Amino acid sequence: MPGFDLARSRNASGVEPRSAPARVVWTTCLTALCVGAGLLVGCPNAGTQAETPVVLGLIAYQPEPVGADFGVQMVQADRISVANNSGMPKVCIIDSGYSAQHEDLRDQNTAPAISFSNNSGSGTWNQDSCGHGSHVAGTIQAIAGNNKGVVGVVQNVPLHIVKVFGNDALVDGGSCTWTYSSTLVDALNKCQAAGAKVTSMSLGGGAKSRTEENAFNNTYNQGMLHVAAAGNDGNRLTSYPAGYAGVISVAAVDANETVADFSQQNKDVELAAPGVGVLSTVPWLDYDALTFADKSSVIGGHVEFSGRTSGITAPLANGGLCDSVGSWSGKVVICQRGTISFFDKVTNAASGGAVAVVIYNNATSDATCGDFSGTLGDGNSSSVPAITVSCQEGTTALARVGQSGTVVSTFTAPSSDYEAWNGTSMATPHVSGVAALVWGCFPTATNVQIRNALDSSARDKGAPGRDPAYGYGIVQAVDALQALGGTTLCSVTTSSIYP
Ligand SMILES: [Ca+2]
Ligand SMILES: [Ca+2]
Repeated sequence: MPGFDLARSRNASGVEPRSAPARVVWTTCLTALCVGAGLLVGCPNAGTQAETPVVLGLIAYQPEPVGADFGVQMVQADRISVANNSGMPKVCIIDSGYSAQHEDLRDQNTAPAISFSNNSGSGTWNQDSCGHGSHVAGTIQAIAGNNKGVVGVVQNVPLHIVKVFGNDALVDGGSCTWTYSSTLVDALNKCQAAGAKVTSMSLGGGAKSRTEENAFNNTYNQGMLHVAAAGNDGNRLTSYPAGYAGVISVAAVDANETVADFSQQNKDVELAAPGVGVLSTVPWLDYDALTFADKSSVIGGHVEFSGRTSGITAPLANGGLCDSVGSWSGKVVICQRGTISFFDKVTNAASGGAVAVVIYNNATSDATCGDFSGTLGDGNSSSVPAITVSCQEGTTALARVGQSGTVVSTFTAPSSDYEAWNGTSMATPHVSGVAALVWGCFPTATNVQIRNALDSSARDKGAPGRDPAYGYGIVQAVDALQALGGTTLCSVTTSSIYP
């Protein structure tokens, strides 16, 4: 089923300053993320896209109660207390699988049920080779009250997992391509057969299909509610399935409630939700650090597609911008971010004999100057390990030039960690989760009533009324519930139900 791809926006390497919430760094897209043809994720016009996932790894962040995962609050999901879960609809996640081993994702031994569809092409439902499906699942339903990680939009929702991306090999840079042996319509049929009432599809493609359109519209007419990503190409084109009448198309906004520049804008966009710097669950631990001779360390992120190491110790050298090849034989080279791509920096350092590279942030590239991560770009690689650190950590490292430093960059899987990702992929599960929450509070409502309530109560942004960037606006769980007339199954508070 070529033509579909995940709607996570990814990339790195540039210099353009952007405003962004803490820990999230925006960069100009100098390298495309284009896996195959006609895909939804990517940078068809290099320079117009943005994104850097921020690997939190062992960097300290506040675990529960909600904080870093601002999205749950933005959509008001933390203000609804559910007294009776009997009406919770089953949500079908069509993605790369679900890492049930994650400490903050419910496993099959904990009710309500998680059902699944395994497939000869994509493999086993609970083996998530790329983490995308697990990140989406965490946004929908990361466990509340376990004092670990994050909190999902809704709790106690039965799930059905249809794995269409990736395979069973959870490795560094694991597969994220469409591997399902059949069509999206087949995946949809699996959801319906499993009794799912809500579908969550953080995927899409540019091709419209009459067969798909009929399938989505027919199942919508039969009572299902479909939610899909608007797409990350930053243009005015419509993605599918988001563009079908029976599907809610979801745009991405940042923590300031401003539409992300990668979020596609068109007449089909119906709702907006948090899709920038969304912290959620990933089934691995990516650990990257530079340790100095005095045993102090700075912790950063891995430059995607660069090498890994359990530890390389060598003298530290200042490479400046690393925009030309220096004499760095046997050195750990410290490079400042900016001017040229990460790939060019790492290539220059390697050509100069570097054994490892540390790229530190740059205020010109990123006003936050914080931690960030980057990629060499799809198709590029380097055997030399490269990690990223903040501006301040770069200063710390430069003060130790000439002393020895040890670079560690390891990938451990399966494991449990949390990363902040961008994309309409990340916005979509906020809407599907809110839909499930509101529906679970008002189980007698029809799918059309739920959809109308979400639309009519959305917080209007941008141009007054429905507009191509935000649709009706940012989805609001409390306001939607009140639009339906309230319910005895759930209560609403003025402040977060999380302490
Ligand atoms: Ca949690
Ligand atoms: Ca508007």
